[in-house]
Amino acid sequence: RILIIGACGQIGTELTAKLRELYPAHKVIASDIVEGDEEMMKSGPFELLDATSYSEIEDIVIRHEISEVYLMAAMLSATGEKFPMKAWNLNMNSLFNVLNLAKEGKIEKIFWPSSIAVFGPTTPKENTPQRTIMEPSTVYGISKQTGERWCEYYYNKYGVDVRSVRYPGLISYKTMPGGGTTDYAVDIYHKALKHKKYICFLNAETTLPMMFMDDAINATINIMETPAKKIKTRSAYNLSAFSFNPEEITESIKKHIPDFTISYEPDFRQAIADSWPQSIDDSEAREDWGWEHQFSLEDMTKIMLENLKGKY
Ligand code: VAH
Repeated sequence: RILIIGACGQIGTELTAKLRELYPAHKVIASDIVEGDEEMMKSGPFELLDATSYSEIEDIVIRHEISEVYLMAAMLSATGEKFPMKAWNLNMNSLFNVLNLAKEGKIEKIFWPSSIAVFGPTTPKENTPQRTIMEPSTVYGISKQTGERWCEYYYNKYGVDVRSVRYPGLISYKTMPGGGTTDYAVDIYHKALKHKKYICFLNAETTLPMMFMDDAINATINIMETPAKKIKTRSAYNLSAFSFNPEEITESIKKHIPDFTISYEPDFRQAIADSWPQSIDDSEAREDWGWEHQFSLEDMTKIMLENLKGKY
């Protein structure tokens, strides 16, 4: 059976739905610190869970005979800068809890998300390699870089089968993001439909690696279903689809909403975005486990606007 921790988050919500499509829903247990929406609660088992509690996770793992855990609970980059110690505590203790359950032989396989936030201002910004200088300057990035080191350590020392990818910014119409720096790329679609204008908290030239959520969900399930011997990297794989800046996503939206306008009021999140790469080399994921993105920026904009227009 599968346990998703953080099932009500931006990725967790869609991951839970997809896993309940692919596997018998009663074998996919969702959990979070708060209850989910109606769809989440009625489509399969749910457990309230504090991801920082080893005993609470252990209890769920035993009661539901869990063999695989997707640990999707975390505090993201922007909120992490407001509450550094809370972010560190949640992001790290939840990971140690799951790694130690595997080390004790209570679960067999783990997915844990890393992020392009592991890269910092001194990392090469274009086509960032899988292995390179990593001096992250955000609490979130430091927690993800440290988490990668611990995943690789637990694999090498205890044989824990943990798999990870460095997600870029993720964009979905089904879930709202929470506390990220790339969240503008979701909000802009909502505001374009609602007001035909958007005030962006990053400047026009801020190019970041991004991906449509369906690609991220497919990559997550793909890497978990890949035979262990093909997984050559046990820290985390670079993953990307495309990159854009606010100006480019605006042009993409204007093909559908010609009179959409954007203005710029950069805030504290500009410094976070400036510390991250502009494009990522994900060739190792493509070579080792056949990663392929399906959606372009144009595809994404069409899908986002079609699925959101009924709301406004
Ligand atoms: C954030 N969406 O903005 C996350 C992600 C690369 C960005 O880690 O913090």
